[in-house]
Amino acid sequence: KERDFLVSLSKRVSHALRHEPWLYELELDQEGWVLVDDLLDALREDQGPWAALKRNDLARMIASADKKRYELEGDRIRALYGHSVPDVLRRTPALPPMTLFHGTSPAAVEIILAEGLKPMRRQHVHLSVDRVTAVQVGKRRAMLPVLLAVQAQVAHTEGVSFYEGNDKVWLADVIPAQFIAVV
Ligand code: HQG
Repeated sequence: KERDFLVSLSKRVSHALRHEPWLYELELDQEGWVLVDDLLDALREDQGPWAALKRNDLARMIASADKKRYELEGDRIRALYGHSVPDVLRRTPALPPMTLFHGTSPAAVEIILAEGLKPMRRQHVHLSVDRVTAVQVGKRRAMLPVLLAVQAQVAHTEGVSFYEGNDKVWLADVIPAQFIAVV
């Protein structure tokens, strides 16, 4: 099953590049890059489905995915967002769109409206450029997620840092509640 193979490969790559690279004897550089060959070597050691893994499998994984999670460039690969590794990646702050969205569970909304959006287990808060994407993100947590709108440019003006993840995902430091509203 080609699709199952690529999805499980993506989950493993995400674990390696976002969360626990040391378990794969990988070290992310300051911007999250590793050498493709080092990643392939580590995954091949798992034997089983990935014993003969090639760069092209990573390319197919990226091309067939519904989200742009990874960047494969020459001999390097990195995850674009989602990191929980202890050393915060070096990112360039940027001016966000006027409004960004965040989908979450009903259970979390009250506390978010009281204390703001926090990165929780990741390096940054994750925001979506459109409502549909944010609702999809929220559906990972609840069947009927709550959609929040963030006044991103106002928050930016007030000193909150934003960073571009991919074409749909923006990252931010803690977003105080005053910039957040339920849609
Ligand atoms: C919530 C997926 C209590 C927040 C997605 C969220 C995304 C709070 C959860 C990416 C809180 C953290 C990230 C507070 C925030 N109190 N709960 N003060 N502040 N929360 O998974 O944004 O498929 O770390 O609402 O598509 O859900 O992996 O963040 O529910 O882009 O590529 O704490 O992960 O991408 O959950 O998702 P997460 P997220 P991938």
